[in-house]
Amino acid sequence: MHSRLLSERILAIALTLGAGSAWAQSERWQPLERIDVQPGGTATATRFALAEASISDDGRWVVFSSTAADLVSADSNAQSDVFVRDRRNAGTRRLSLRADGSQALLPSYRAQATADGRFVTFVSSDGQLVGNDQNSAADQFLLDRDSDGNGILDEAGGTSMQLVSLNTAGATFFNGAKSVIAALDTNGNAVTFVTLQPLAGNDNNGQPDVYVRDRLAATTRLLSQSTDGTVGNDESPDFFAPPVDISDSGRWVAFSSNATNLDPASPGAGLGIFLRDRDSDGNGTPDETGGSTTRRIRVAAPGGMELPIGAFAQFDLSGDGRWMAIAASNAAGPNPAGSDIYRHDLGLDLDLPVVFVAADWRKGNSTCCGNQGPKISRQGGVLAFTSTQNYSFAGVGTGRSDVFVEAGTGTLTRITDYPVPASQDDGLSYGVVALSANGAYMVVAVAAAGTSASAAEGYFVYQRDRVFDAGFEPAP
Ligand SMILES: [Ca+2]
Ligand SMILES: [Ca+2]
Ligand SMILES: [Ca+2]
Ligand SMILES: [Ca+2]
Repeated sequence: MHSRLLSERILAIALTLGAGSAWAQSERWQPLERIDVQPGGTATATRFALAEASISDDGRWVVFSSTAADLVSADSNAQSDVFVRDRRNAGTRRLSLRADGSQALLPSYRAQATADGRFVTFVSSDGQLVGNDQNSAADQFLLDRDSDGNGILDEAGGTSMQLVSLNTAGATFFNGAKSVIAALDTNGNAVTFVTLQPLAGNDNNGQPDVYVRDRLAATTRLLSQSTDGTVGNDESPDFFAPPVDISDSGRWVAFSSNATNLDPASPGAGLGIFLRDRDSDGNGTPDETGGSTTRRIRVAAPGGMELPIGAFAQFDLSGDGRWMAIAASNAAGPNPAGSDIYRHDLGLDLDLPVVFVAADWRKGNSTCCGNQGPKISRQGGVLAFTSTQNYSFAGVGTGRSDVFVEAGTGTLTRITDYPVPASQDDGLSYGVVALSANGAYMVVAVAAAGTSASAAEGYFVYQRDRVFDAGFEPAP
């Protein structure tokens, strides 16, 4: 089927991309502010340990982790904690606290939040964040910042913490949760985690696997298994790849894996990206036997030639589960020695692998440099990534990374002229770590090449001046 239909759709999209290019020229990104700052605005001198953060759709809440001891008062644990920056009221609050308000004594990190900022999940080794942590291991936690549901976050007595790396019996287990970035749906109900512990009857691989905890259903289900229920024959996720992402509804989960048996129709070898449809029969009940599928995401060069992902793979899933931003390396790709960025339309990938690579993304030095850390906005319109490659932007030097954005027009915008506008030889590297739903807000981590901290190291929020999505409110 469908080759003609497919060609028409490709053409339609190509025309759409071309038509938008004039708009891209007028797009501007403005740096708004440093995020890892004290309530009064003084930036910490402590460099971030993990370039990970979340930003709410309204741009107000930024959740991140930091080892800085000077972001809030009385942080004396000498450990990483999870913080939230309130950009509207210039507040900074620590979230990784025990029920009595005292600080955790062991580290908390890998924080991610829902689009409204209400739910925050993170990993912590602290054993006293909740009352039912029995395992002396790190676990996955979920903080509800508005457990009384009145719309006001972080009120005294109006928050609740729970441990979500539980087995289906509702108990903790020996190995706890592995330290990876978890994903949660927009309601904070479905939370993924990774563990070495076999929590499902068919998990006999002795490897880490991806599980999902459904809080309402009080179930824990194995995701890194094939459609017919065979557990992966190697680790999921890959140790170095971004581990897991989940769609807004919780239905689709993407994860990396080194297993070769997760999709018999597309066996492949080595690292792969897989998409688990938790409700493939569409009856609204996830994780039913016979009602869930797993497929390998195939990357294709323009013209349709299917390519393996390669040794390097990173990805990000849009909120509706349709779009995926992918960084993949393969010798037959547009950038033979490096990694390429793909905007992959999963909705079209029904019969043939289809990938769109903007032409500009193949310019520059094809024998060096890499593209990595792709993020796609939850609405799918804005794609951002980090690159050391020269995309024909004047002054882009070598060895330093910049953040590039593509907003559905096929044209790249380089945004990291800031906060050091002088030149590319500013000694700084940049990584995009979060995008809001319509891509209006972006969190970027900035690190100096050396090991010493400087005032320019940390998390920054950038804001797009012009956005094409309706309903954008520029003020946080
Ligand atoms: Ca601390
Ligand atoms: Ca624990
Ligand atoms: Ca409240
Ligand atoms: Ca396992």
